[in-house]
Amino acid sequence: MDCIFCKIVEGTIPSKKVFENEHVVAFHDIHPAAPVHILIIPKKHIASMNDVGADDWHLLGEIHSAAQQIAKEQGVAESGYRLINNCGKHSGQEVFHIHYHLLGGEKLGPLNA
Ligand code: D5M
Repeated sequence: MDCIFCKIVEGTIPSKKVFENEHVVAFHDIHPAAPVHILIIPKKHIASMNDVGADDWHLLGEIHSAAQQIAKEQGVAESGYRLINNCGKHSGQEVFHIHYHLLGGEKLGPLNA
Protein backbone atom coordinates (compact mmCIF):
# COMPACT_ATOMS: atom_id res chain seq x y z
CA MET A 1 0.00 0.00 0.00
CA ASP A 2 1.33 3.41 -0.97
CA CYS A 3 0.94 5.12 2.41
CA ILE A 4 3.77 7.28 3.75
CA PHE A 5 2.80 6.67 7.38
CA CYS A 6 2.63 2.88 6.84
CA LYS A 7 6.19 3.17 5.51
CA ILE A 8 7.19 5.04 8.67
CA VAL A 9 5.60 2.24 10.74
CA GLU A 10 7.55 -0.35 8.71
CA GLY A 11 10.75 1.70 8.96
CA THR A 12 11.21 1.85 5.19
CA ILE A 13 11.28 5.65 5.31
CA PRO A 14 13.00 7.48 8.17
CA SER A 15 11.33 9.37 10.99
CA LYS A 16 12.33 10.85 14.32
CA LYS A 17 10.35 8.53 16.58
CA VAL A 18 9.59 9.60 20.14
CA PHE A 19 7.23 6.75 21.12
CA GLU A 20 6.38 3.23 20.01
CA ASN A 21 4.39 0.35 21.46
CA GLU A 22 2.44 -2.59 20.02
CA HIS A 23 -0.26 -0.46 18.40
CA VAL A 24 0.96 3.15 18.25
CA VAL A 25 3.90 5.13 16.87
CA ALA A 26 4.71 8.83 17.36
CA PHE A 27 7.30 10.92 15.54
CA HIS A 28 8.25 14.52 14.83
CA ASP A 29 6.22 16.26 12.11
CA ILE A 30 8.43 17.06 9.13
CA HIS A 31 6.95 20.59 8.89
CA PRO A 32 6.60 21.68 12.52
CA ALA A 33 3.88 24.27 13.16
CA ALA A 34 4.96 24.81 16.79
CA PRO A 35 8.12 24.23 18.87
CA VAL A 36 6.68 20.82 19.79
CA HIS A 37 4.85 19.10 16.92
CA ILE A 38 4.50 15.34 17.18
CA LEU A 39 2.30 13.07 15.05
CA ILE A 40 0.69 10.11 16.82
CA ILE A 41 -0.65 7.30 14.65
CA PRO A 42 -1.98 3.75 14.96
CA LYS A 43 0.22 1.15 13.29
CA LYS A 44 -2.92 -0.18 11.63
CA HIS A 45 -3.79 1.63 8.41
CA ILE A 46 -7.05 3.53 8.95
CA ALA A 47 -7.55 6.29 6.38
CA SER A 48 -9.38 8.82 8.54
CA MET A 49 -11.76 9.29 11.46
CA ASN A 50 -14.55 8.35 9.04
CA ASP A 51 -13.01 4.90 8.66
CA VAL A 52 -12.55 3.92 12.32
CA GLY A 53 -14.25 0.54 12.65
CA ALA A 54 -16.08 -1.01 15.57
CA ASP A 55 -12.95 -2.94 16.64
CA ASP A 56 -10.64 0.07 16.31
CA TRP A 57 -11.88 2.47 19.02
CA HIS A 58 -9.36 1.19 21.56
CA LEU A 59 -6.63 2.48 19.24
CA LEU A 60 -7.83 6.05 19.74
CA GLY A 61 -7.70 5.53 23.50
CA GLU A 62 -4.15 4.23 23.11
CA ILE A 63 -3.27 7.32 21.07
CA HIS A 64 -4.61 9.57 23.83
CA SER A 65 -2.67 7.58 26.41
CA ALA A 66 0.50 7.99 24.31
CA ALA A 67 -0.23 11.72 23.96
CA GLN A 68 -0.40 12.13 27.73
CA GLN A 69 3.01 10.44 28.11
CA ILE A 70 4.58 12.29 25.16
CA ALA A 71 3.35 15.68 26.44
CA LYS A 72 5.13 15.00 29.74
CA GLU A 73 8.31 13.84 28.00
CA GLN A 74 8.29 16.84 25.64
CA GLY A 75 7.86 19.20 28.61
CA VAL A 76 4.49 20.66 27.58
CA ALA A 77 2.11 18.87 29.96
CA GLU A 78 2.03 21.78 32.42
CA SER A 79 2.16 24.67 29.93
CA GLY A 80 -0.50 23.03 27.77
CA TYR A 81 -0.88 21.58 24.34
CA ARG A 82 -3.38 20.77 21.63
CA LEU A 83 -4.30 17.38 20.17
CA ILE A 84 -5.80 17.72 16.69
CA ASN A 85 -7.22 15.26 14.18
CA ASN A 86 -7.94 16.51 10.68
CA CYS A 87 -10.60 14.53 8.84
CA GLY A 88 -11.30 15.07 5.17
CA LYS A 89 -11.11 17.84 2.63
CA HIS A 90 -12.41 20.82 4.61
CA SER A 91 -10.02 20.07 7.49
CA GLY A 92 -6.99 20.09 5.20
CA GLN A 93 -6.13 16.43 5.82
CA GLU A 94 -3.18 15.62 3.57
CA VAL A 95 -2.12 12.17 4.73
CA PHE A 96 -4.86 9.55 4.67
CA HIS A 97 -3.58 7.44 7.54
CA ILE A 98 -5.36 8.66 10.66
CA HIS A 99 -3.11 10.78 12.89
CA TYR A 100 -3.26 13.23 15.75
CA HIS A 101 -1.08 16.33 15.89
CA LEU A 102 0.30 17.12 19.36
CA LEU A 103 1.20 20.81 19.32
CA GLY A 104 2.73 22.87 22.10
CA GLY A 105 5.74 24.74 23.38
CA GLU A 106 4.24 28.20 22.81
CA LYS A 107 0.91 29.99 23.16
CA LEU A 108 -1.12 28.60 20.28
CA GLY A 109 -3.30 30.70 17.98
CA PRO A 110 -7.03 30.48 17.30
CA LEU A 111 -8.35 27.03 16.37
CA ASN A 112 -9.60 28.13 12.97
CA ALA A 113 -6.86 30.57 11.93
O1 D5M B 1 -1.11 16.51 8.33
C1 D5M B 1 -0.15 15.70 7.74
C2 D5M B 1 1.17 16.05 8.39
O2 D5M B 1 2.10 15.04 8.07
C3 D5M B 1 1.77 17.38 7.94
O3 D5M B 1 1.89 18.26 9.08
C4 D5M B 1 3.15 17.02 7.43
C5 D5M B 1 3.38 15.64 8.01
N1 D5M B 1 4.23 14.75 7.25
C6 D5M B 1 4.08 14.37 5.95
N2 D5M B 1 5.06 13.52 5.60
C7 D5M B 1 5.82 13.32 6.72
C8 D5M B 1 6.97 12.54 7.01
N3 D5M B 1 7.55 11.75 6.08
N4 D5M B 1 7.48 12.60 8.26
C9 D5M B 1 6.92 13.38 9.18
N5 D5M B 1 5.83 14.13 8.98
C10 D5M B 1 5.29 14.11 7.76
P1 D5M B 1 -2.63 16.54 7.88
O4 D5M B 1 -3.40 16.51 9.19
O5 D5M B 1 -2.89 15.36 7.01
O6 D5M B 1 -2.79 17.85 7.16
